[in-house]
Amino acid sequence: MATPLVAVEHRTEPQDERTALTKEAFQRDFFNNLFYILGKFPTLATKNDYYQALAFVVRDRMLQRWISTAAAYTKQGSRTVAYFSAEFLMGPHLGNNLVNLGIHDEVRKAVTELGLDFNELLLEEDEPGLGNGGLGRLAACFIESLATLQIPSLGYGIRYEFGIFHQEIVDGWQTERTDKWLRFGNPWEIPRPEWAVHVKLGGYTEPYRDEFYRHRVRWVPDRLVAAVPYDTPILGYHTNTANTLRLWKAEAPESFDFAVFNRGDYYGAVMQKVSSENLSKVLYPNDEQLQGKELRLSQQYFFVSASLQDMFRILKIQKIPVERFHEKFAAQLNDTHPAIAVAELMRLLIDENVVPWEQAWDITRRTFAYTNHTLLPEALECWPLPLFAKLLPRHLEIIFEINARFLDEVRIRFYGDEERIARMSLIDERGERYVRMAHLACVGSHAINGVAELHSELLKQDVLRDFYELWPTRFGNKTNGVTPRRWMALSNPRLTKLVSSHIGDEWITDLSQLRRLEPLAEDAGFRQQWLDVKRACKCDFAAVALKKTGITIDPDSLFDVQVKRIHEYKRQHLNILHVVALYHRLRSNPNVDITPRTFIFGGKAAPGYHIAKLIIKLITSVGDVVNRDPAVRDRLKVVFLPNFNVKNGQRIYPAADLSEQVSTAGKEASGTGNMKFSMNGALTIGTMDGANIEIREEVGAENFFLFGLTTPEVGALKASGYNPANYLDGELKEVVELIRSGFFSRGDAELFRPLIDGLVHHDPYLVFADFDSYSKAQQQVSAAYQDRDHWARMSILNSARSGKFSSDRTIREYCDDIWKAPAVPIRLLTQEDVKV
Ligand code: 7GP
Repeated sequence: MATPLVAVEHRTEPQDERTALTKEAFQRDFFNNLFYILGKFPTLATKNDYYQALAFVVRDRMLQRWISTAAAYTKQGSRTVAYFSAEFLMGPHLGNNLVNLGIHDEVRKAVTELGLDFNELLLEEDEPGLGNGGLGRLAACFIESLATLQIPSLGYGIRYEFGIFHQEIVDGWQTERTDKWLRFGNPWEIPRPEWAVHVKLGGYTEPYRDEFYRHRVRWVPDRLVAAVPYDTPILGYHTNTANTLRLWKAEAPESFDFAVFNRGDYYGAVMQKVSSENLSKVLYPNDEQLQGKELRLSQQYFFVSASLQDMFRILKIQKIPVERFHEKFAAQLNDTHPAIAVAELMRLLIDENVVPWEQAWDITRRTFAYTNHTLLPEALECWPLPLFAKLLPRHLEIIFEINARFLDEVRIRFYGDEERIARMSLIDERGERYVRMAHLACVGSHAINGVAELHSELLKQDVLRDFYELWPTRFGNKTNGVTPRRWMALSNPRLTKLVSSHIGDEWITDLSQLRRLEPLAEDAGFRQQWLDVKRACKCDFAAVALKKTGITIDPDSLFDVQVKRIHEYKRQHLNILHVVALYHRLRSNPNVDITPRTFIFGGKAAPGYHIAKLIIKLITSVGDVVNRDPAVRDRLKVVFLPNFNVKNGQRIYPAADLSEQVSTAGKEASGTGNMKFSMNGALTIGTMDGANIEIREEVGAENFFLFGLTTPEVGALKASGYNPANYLDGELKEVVELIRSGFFSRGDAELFRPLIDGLVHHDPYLVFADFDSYSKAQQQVSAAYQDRDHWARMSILNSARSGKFSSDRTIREYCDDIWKAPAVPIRLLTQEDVKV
């Protein structure tokens, strides 16, 4: 009898041979894949070949679920969530799929028995980094939770050939390299060229009468691009559900360049192909900073149009009339990047399906809902009208019509308030004219939400105030969450084992169960085990840090971590100024008793964001001095871990003692890294911003290090005329002088001048105003860490009370309040069921 390799107790249906993996079947299939897919044998096989052989074994096990899921949805015509997002920051698939299939440990054993290093194979996967940061990673957590909750759903996005750039640190500076994640192929995707659609661009429109003498408009484009879907299965945890992430690749339509080709312009035809493929070539690396480039708008329209056309195809297969589009689909706009969908759905309904305007508008509004992810004005998308008209002439006409009807409604509600009309218009006409995408998203949606309580309130009071006054009931909050499968079960197996050995493993799908750890915070034995787990994770990370930076760090020091995109509002400079202050204290009084700390930074700067790049240079420069100074005696270390991404995140969060969440109050919409840290037992030092407020509320004020101005205080200080120079005294002054003197730049007093002068004279994010409060809170941290046993108690409580921050809770709220999408459990089909 073969030993079953799979834990089957959570499943009710009979398993076929391919799913109930035995060790023998695993090893047979593994080598079959090596031979027959990769064409290799052990002597020549690389680690990547073995990774792929393993990936295909796993993929085979997913396909039965995928097919069963698709068959059930098709047959039942299930209501489906379509999550529209220009970014999906998925991270590596293999480990997550093993966890969700419930075969992780068994497969690890089987691989190890073959004499291969399982962890090394996992690291071979080039992660799909198809996102910049929070917004893209949230989309990834959401589609995983949707699958786990068995909600029919499709993720729609772009299959960028190059994802977020690879960051290297050269001489302390960030340098960017292209991310060639598809270099060795991608075992997780299946192309579906048979479902390719054409996307039109440019040209002009003309009115005509159709065969029934009806007034119609025809869009005559000057360019066609083929959109080819690449599908990736998204497994639910221990369920039979496998939903689909459908990403579009741009190609030249064969038929279109035919004419050019026949005219003998072979070169022209090839160029056309090249320029079409550009559309999905690269992810724009800007996070919360608008790139007003034509190619970016083309990308947005490209994936939105392809996705909506795909949804019409699905309606047709399921024999659902187009008038019921909104009953079949709930579409979520992940920020304004896909907001053009409002105009595109109108166009498809009116121009291509001859639905009357009023009915089309009703369908459109009932279909869409919009999530805002930032309050930063520079991130609000506005497209210059001439650019818009050139690329999407028909959509501009439709937007004008939507706007005219909308402004009529505003005029009636707010009689005589012409200023309000100008503020709310979909077109900004204060100077050069722009299309305001956030306004388009608002008028075209039945629900609008922010991503944490504070952020949703600020949306109503500030950026979207006029819309709130017009439609108060459309506004709501959906506090973000993260998936505990990737961010605990997969990335922190030690903690998972410890927790499950005490409270069972139901917490993995019901994170509120972690509360049952609370009494264990009073159990000395458990606290010791908890600290042992943390220490082991810190040792793992120390090995990674040594390998990637050459810096040796002490696992018994306090690991103080800030990992996220580099941005002034996130205030990595506040953090590094404090590091310099500690260094200054040590040099001024070498025998001062300080808690040994390792400051760990990670994050990418947008390539054109000079100050952010200079902040990285300051961090690495301070590190160069501090890490080498014998007077420090290893009590301080500063590490900048290059190329922070999902893979690296999985090793950092478990190892952190302290989580830095130090944005200026009112600027960080939510944050989600803050949740990953807290779940894994890190304490937070943070401001009253984004989800920090809710984390503190859950874990208790006594288990959280609060500092800084609140949002109203920030507003008041700015209104009263903030002068940062007024705060430049005491320790802060010494710190600033030290940097200015060139101490960290080999005597070059100019290097950091743009950064330091910016702070002294402008400081838009109130770094100086918050410095003192931050420094004091850091002293409390140091003192608290001295009592390791009490620290363990606080750490346990952070984790135990993090249940709210599971993306399962978030997704349930979206489903109940906005999408109205019920779960559809999947029965596994057998070969019998799917006979043609
Ligand atoms: C981010 C927010 O900055 C972060 O606070 C939030 O947790 C995350 O979205 C998910 O909601 N925003 C972006 O990543 C972004 O690009 C511009 O926003 C639209």
